[in-house]
Amino acid sequence: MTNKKRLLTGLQPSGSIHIGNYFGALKPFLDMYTEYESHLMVVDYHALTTLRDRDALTENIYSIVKDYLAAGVDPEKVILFKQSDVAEHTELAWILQCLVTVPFLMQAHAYKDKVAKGLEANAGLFSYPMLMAADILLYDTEIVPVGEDQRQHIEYAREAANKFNNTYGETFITPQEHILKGVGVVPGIDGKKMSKSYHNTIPLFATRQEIEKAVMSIVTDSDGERPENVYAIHQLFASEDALDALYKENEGNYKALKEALIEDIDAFIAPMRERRASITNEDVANILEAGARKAKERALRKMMDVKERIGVIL
Ligand code: AQP
Repeated sequence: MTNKKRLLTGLQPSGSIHIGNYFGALKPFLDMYTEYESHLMVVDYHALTTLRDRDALTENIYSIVKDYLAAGVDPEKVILFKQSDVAEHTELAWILQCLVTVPFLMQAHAYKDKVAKGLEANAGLFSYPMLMAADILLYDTEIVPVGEDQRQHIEYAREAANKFNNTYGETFITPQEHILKGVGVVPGIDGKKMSKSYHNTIPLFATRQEIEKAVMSIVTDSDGERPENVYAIHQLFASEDALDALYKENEGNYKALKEALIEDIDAFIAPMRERRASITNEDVANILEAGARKAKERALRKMMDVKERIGVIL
């Protein structure tokens, strides 16, 4: 045990991770994780709220760990594990669900959005915020790097911690979100929030061809001085000064600007893509096994305290 603060984040293995996931959550994590006691999860049980394809889920789990490693995560400096390997997450989620009300959970934006779009909202999606709260609280997490869309879920985790603490005595630390200005909401190729379920993404490990296809279909407005949707993505990959000159030089020439964006994205992704190709499924399995052992030990210790407090230890 060290006195370092604890940091935790996780992504769902629900499809290919995109540059919104990278700049909104993974990069902020990478920028700070070595200064903390860090946990990085593959939140596979969360993915079950939208994915019911066995092979796809297994494949996505391998894939996301490769993404983490290729993006620069050093497995020696973080506990990298998958949620389903530590059953205490779902166990604590149940206890937290019994402390919050249905109207409280009904206020969750993610849930309301899905309902508003007419999508089937399963009970898992409804109670998702309490599983996420459990993910965070089990490890005494203080800081959670996430994108803007997750701000409310961190508030929910704080609320769950407070409810538990007020009922059973001081047990959980109340976590804080870490949301970087300017990348909290990375727009997709249609200008809306980049999201797997909106099919408007640029995958982080896209091939050159996929990048070309995605960038060429970025929706451009014809009246503004510069194509804002192109610029909003471009500023993730180049400095403001470089872009000022480029966009001035090519004013009105959207094709040239998109081609420049393709070059910049490709140059950024290429080294990661190369690194990713050398990581095997066996590497992934070994890392997850070691991570699960460490995470389990911590989670068990915390759950003993929780169970003691709620009165189920005889
Ligand atoms: N467009 C985005 N800009 C900034 N951050 C984003 N995140 C997601 N989209 C953006 C952040 O990425 C992390 C991953 O969360 P997740 O794996 O739970 O995926 P998600 O938020 O559900 O991502 P999607 O693509 O938006 O998936 P769907 O369409 O299934 O909902 C989180 O920290 C999130 O904030």
